Amino acid sequence: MQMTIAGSSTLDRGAMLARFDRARARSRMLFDLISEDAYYSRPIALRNPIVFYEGHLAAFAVNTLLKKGLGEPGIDPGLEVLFARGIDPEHEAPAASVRAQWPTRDRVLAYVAEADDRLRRAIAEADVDRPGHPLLDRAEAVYAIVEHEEMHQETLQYIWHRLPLDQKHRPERYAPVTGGPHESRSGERSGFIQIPEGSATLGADRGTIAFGWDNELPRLVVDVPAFEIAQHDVTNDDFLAFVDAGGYTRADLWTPEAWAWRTRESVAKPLFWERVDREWNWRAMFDLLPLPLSWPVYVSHAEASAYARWRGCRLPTEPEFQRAAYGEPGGGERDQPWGAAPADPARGNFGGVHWDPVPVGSYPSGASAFGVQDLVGNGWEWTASMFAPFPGFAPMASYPEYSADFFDEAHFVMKGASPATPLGHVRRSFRNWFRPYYPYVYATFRCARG
Ligand code: AVJ
Ligand code: FE
Repeated sequence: MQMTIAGSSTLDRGAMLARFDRARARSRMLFDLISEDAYYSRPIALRNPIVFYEGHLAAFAVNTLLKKGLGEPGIDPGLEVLFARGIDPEHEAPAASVRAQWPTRDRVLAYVAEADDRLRRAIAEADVDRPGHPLLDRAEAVYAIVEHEEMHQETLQYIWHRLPLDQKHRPERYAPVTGGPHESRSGERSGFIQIPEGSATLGADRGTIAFGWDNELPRLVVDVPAFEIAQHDVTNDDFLAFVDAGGYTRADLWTPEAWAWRTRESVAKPLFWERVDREWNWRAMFDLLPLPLSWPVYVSHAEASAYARWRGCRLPTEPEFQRAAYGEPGGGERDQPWGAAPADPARGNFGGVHWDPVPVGSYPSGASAFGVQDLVGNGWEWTASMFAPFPGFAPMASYPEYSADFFDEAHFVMKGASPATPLGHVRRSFRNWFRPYYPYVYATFRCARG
């Protein structure tokens, strides 16, 4: 791992401008995938309508880097308030829905074009890398705006996932990958791998990575008692047995709160599953497929926990995930499950290559030192750990609410990566989090015991 001195200049402007341009191009590509009549729709009732996100990407960058960081004037104060923030409300009411309150797409696009010009100029020429400055030390605000945009590309994808298929244009040459050796396991489930007691590193020290969100800092080393973890994620085939056994009708498998949610929302199957002519189908990004049995099941934390209780196992904790993914039998730790090589699409299903999951076990070269597969990629992995700060946490000046608003005992940590997770976010310290009743994200799980 490359060491740098905290506070020193690190920004390669050319590389950052290229990353910014790539991120902007991918966002435009994503907006080009959907038809015009979807633009003011709100496919997930808990989130804002689609129009919000196109404005939000630009307005967040203007607010954070240009206004707060560099002290420059903004572009449009009204839009910079409207598009400032809008994430993860607990109930539907806060997410504004009235068509009339949102600007026309032409107005949004004009704002975005002006923002792009000013942001590119700032990255290329402005004093954005100032040692000791609260927002600009190690160019923090520049990394924050680019990672924020990349992260929302995943938001957009799981929102697009809920749109009717006829409101999306399938990219040429894309076809889901199904089948594989796990397709016909006929009930034979993943084996467990023994992980001996050892230590695991959570988070990272600021000086050792180019950028980390505040919840990743600082480094925390914890002891992890011996445990066992499944080699593979729970598949649709595995989960089908739970559905067929009446898992959604047995209150004893759910916490009282989860049971109340299940009952209130009439949840009786994974969100991605649809019954068609008495057969299970999987709603893929551009297709309705016969349920791909070898794919990891995508479910909420509450459903994952009920399944685990039914199987007599449990979800791994965040430290257990970290040890299984990055630990070595000899006691060392790696930067990535497969070793020191940076993330590339040969190691796992991440980076936006596939629009859907692929069969579990498709990336043996991405296995961890202990032989656990797909820990990073093919779906975020729910953990049993509440999202909470590491000792020494400090809210980041460029976005103080980013994590701190969610240290509320109501969100669980997800680790790893999904098909939609950008390559640059595939790092050991990265942590994601959602409410246990949020079924929309590309999140799977595996069993642990001991
Ligand atoms: C870190 C993915 C939980 O989408 O709710 C985007 C990221 N925060 N803008 C979310 C985020 C502000 C956040 N997650
Ligand atoms: Fe955001």
